[in-house]
Amino acid sequence: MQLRRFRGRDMAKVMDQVSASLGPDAMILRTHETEPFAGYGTLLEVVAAAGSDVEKIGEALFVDSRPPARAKGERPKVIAFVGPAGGGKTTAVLKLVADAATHGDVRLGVLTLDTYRAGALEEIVAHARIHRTPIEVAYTEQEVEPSLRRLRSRDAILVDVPGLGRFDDDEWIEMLKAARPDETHFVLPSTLRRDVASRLLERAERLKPTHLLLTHLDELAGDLGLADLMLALGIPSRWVGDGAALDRSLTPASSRAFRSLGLPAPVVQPVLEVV
Ligand SMILES: Nc1nc2c(ncn2[C@@H]2O[C@H](COP(=O)(O)OP(=O)(O)OP(=O)(O)O)[C@@H](O)[C@H]2O)c(=O)[nH]1
Ligand SMILES: [Mg+2]
Repeated sequence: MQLRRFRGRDMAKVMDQVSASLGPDAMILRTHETEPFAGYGTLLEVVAAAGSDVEKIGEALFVDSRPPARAKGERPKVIAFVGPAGGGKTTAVLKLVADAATHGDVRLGVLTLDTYRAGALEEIVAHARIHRTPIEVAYTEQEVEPSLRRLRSRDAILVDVPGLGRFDDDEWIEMLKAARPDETHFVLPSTLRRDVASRLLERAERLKPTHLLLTHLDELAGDLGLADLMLALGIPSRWVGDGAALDRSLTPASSRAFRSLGLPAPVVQPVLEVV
């Protein structure tokens, strides 16, 4: 399941190439002119997928943007944010805390394990307090369970951790495991080269990332390639980050990914309740 790009100067020839590679039922998702590059001028580019893949691509890109909330009687959902240092983990947590529009009536709590980086703790604690969101800090593995218990009235708990490779990863990873995350979002700047992004994700295998959270979208020249990157990295995306300002919300990843393909985002159908 993948998106394919075809380039050339003559649209008829590009389309012949699309059909030859993907078959007669290929679906054209986007056509546009590339930026001029050394010696080639602009080229026509077609993004297409095999007809048999279109449904799977749609399913892979469509992820509900609301955070998961616990069902009655269960413990709160634990959502961890992991990734390389400076990728935007804390910003993502703070944006979620600040923006009721993203989390709606899901009541959030925060647990931070980042007691390593100077200033990190003060920032997140102050921000959570401003937004009246309960926050717990755990310094040891033994403190994790009691911290979660103190947050048990919340629907979802966001867990912030140190950047990978910066301090003693083994120590905080054991703490994170003790929190038994339901979702682990791998936070990564979208401005990274694709091979670098893949390698970082592979190296984080032991954290078992369930979701990708691409940040720094505001620094991209455009969203072209966003859906490709999400599909190439192979885990679903619930949110993307497109700015440093904390008063902006995280953006639903699906609508951004579909828009990058020139397609309207699918609308979630409300469940019909007959009473
Ligand atoms: N332009 C832009 N800047 C961002 C975005 N997300 C985060 N930043 C900035 O990137 C820097 C690092 O963000 P943090 O949220 O502290 O990153 P982190 O992953 O928590 O970093 P560590 O805790 O040190 O591992 C900060 O200056 C943020 O303001 C984004 O989407 N766009
Ligand atoms: Mg941080």
